[in-house]
Amino acid sequence: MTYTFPKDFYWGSAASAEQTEGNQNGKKEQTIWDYWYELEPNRFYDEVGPGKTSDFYNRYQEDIKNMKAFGHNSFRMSISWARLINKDGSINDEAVAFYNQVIDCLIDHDIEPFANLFHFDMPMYEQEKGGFESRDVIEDYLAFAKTAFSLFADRVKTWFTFNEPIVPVEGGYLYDFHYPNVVDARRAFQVAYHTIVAHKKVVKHYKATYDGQIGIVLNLTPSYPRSQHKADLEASHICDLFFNRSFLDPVVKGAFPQDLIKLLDEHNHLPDTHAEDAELIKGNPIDLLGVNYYQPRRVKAKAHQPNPNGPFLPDWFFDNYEMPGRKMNVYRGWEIYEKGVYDIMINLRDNYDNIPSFISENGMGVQNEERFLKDGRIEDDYRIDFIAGHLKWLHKAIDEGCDVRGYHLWTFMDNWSWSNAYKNRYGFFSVDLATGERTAKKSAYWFNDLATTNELN
Ligand code: BGP
Repeated sequence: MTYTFPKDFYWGSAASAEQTEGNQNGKKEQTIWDYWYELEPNRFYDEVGPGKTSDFYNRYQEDIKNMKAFGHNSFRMSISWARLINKDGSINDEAVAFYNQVIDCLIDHDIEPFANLFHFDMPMYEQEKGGFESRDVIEDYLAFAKTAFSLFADRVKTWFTFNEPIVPVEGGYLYDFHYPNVVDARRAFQVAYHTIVAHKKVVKHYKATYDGQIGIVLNLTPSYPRSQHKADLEASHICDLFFNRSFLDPVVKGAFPQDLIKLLDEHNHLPDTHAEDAELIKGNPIDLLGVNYYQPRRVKAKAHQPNPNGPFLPDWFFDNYEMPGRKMNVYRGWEIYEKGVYDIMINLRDNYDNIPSFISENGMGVQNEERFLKDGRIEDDYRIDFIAGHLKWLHKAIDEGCDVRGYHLWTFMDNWSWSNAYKNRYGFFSVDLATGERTAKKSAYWFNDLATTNELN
C-alpha cells in the first residue's frame, strides 16, 4: 500500500541551539546547563558537556547541505537567548552574524527555517533573577523575542515561543532533572503560569507586527487509563490535566481547564496572577501547534494514599503502570505506541477546533548505536520502522480530516541531550565525537526517498 501525503507537507527535522551549537564557539553567556554542568558534572552521563556538542556553530554549512541532500524542505532550529542577548542587555553582534548566516544558508538551500525562541536554555543571568518565577523575566523574554523578530522575521516566517514548556516545570521544580532541581509545587505552578503569560505576550506582539505564523511546541502524551473503571478514568483525566491540558487549553482555547483550577485551589496551589493577564490569556491564539510525541502515559488509580505531609506532586492523583505486551524501544526503555499520534490528532480535530499542527518531534533514541555499524554506516532499520509506523497512523488522521502539516524527526544529527549527553543517539546522521565527522545512516537515505516522492510505501 502507498500512503501519499498532502502537497507541501513539511518534511524535515528539529534541533536546538544548546544541543548542537557548542558553547566554546563565539561569544555566549552561560545557560543553566553550562552552569549546572560546571557545578555538578557527575549528574551528567559522560564527559561531553554542553560546551562541546556537535559543533553546528562551525559546521552548519555542511549540515545544511546534508539536509538538502536528504530531502529536507524545513528545519526547526532554536535561537539561543544566552547567545543573542548579553548579560547587560545589549545585542551580541557575533550571534546576529551567526544566525543570519544559518538562516540565509537554509533559504539558499530551499529549506524553510522554523525558529524556536526557548528550548530549555534559560540564560543564567535570568535564572539568577528567578527564571520564570519572576515577572521581570517575562519582560526580558519579551524583549529578547522582539529583538529576534526584528533581526530575523523578514526571512523566518514560522516561529515558536517555547519547546515543551512543561518540561522545565516538572524537571526543575517537581522531579529533579532540570536546574534548579527543587521540589516545590508552588514555585512549579508559578513558573508554568508565567510561561503562559510570556508566550501570550510574545504572540500578541508578533501578530500585531508581522505577517508570518507563530505557535508553540508541546509534548502531548496521551494518558491511557488501565481500565474503564471510574477510579482509573479519573486518574487518567487528572494526569491529562497536568501534563497536556495545562498548556494546550490556554494556548489554543484561551482558558485553563476548570477542573485543573479547582484541583489546585483545593490544595492551595493556585499561582499568583495579575488582573490584566486574564484578557491576554483569553486572546492571542496560536496559528500552528508543534506536537512532540515519543511515548504515551499508562495511568491507573493510585494504589496508596499519598503522604499529606509530603510535597504536593501531580502523581498524588495517579500511578503509572506498564501495559502488558507493550511494544518497546529496548535501546532506550521507552514504550513505542504508534497509534498515539493518531489519537492526539483526532483529539485536536474534535476538541481544539482542528488547530493546524505538525509533528515537530518524534524519534528513536538508541544506546551504543555503533553496534549496528556495517561497512561504515549505521543500519538503523529499527528507526525506519519506527518512523514508518507513526507516519501510517498520521496518514490515517489526515485522511479523517485532521489538519496535519508535516513531520519533523528528532533529530538531524546525533546531539547532546541534557543529562543524557550522547547516550541516546537519535540522528539521521551519526557524529564521531572525536573528529566531528558526520555519516548518513540508512534512515537518512530512506527518508530522502519518502520526502522527495511524498509517498510512503
Ligand atoms: C525532547 C526534547 C529534545 C530531546 C528529546 C530526546 O523532550 O525536546 O530536546 O532531548 O526529547 O530526549 P532524550 O535525549 O532525553 O532521550
